[in-house]
Amino acid sequence: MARDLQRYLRPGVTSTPFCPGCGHGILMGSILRAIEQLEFNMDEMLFVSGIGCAAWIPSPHFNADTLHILHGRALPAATGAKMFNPKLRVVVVSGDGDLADIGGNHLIHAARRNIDLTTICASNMTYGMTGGQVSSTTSAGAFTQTTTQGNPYQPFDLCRLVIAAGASYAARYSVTQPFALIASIKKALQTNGFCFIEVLSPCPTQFGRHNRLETPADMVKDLMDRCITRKQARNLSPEELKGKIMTGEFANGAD
Ligand SMILES: Cc1ncc(C[n+]2csc(CCOP(=O)(O)OP(=O)(O)O)c2C)c(N)n1
Repeated sequence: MARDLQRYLRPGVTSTPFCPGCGHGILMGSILRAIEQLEFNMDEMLFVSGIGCAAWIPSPHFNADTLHILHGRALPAATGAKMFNPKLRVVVVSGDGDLADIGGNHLIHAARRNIDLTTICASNMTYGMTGGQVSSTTSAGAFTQTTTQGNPYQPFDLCRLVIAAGASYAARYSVTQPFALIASIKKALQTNGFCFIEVLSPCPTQFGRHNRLETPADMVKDLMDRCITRKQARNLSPEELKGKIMTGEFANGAD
């Protein structure tokens, strides 16, 4: 972590548990950069996460109050904290499996209630911590520990899901788009209501090894090739759009 961000890290934290090539560290830095640029006081913030590699991003690393909750239950805990102390800026950071699969019902209802929470979903398109099983964000056809013939299902479009349910703001960016990602986190932190950002994060250890993306560089390159902006998407045919991941904002300022 860059020295300028050291003060946002809990004293004594000198390393992270992330594998080489994992994108969660870039997301961690992006969240802290957004907070620094907004000059927010971390003492007035609470970070809530569930269980999984992504759930380690705020806890125990951030020098703030953190709640490391049961798998899939970050949003109910965050909702309770926000209701108890509405002045608290509550930020949920967790994985796609945690927020969209075991916690999927909580996600749609938090969006429906449009609760004033910022939710950052670190989406590596697999259950990283438990060995690389399929998740609801795994692309159709992708290989995982539990889809050895290729995923037969279409993934959730989490941004469209939360917007349809009632969220104020939704965006999707990859950790390979750090400036857009930081700007989006800043916007979500300053927007009232339920704000959701899906952040694509490479997982060479679990996703990559099943999909012939064996080195961290291969996975980053694959994400960079697949992520396109909504503007670029408009000029592509349905055939050219196959396998692409649409990034950008999906409400509140979306083009
Ligand atoms: C109730 C319950 N069910 C299952 C688990 C096992 N478990 C822990 S983390 C995890 C998946 C995490 O995946 P994700 O949220 O995508 O995060 P990642 O590790 O990929 O960052 C699972 C299934 C658990 N801890 N508790």
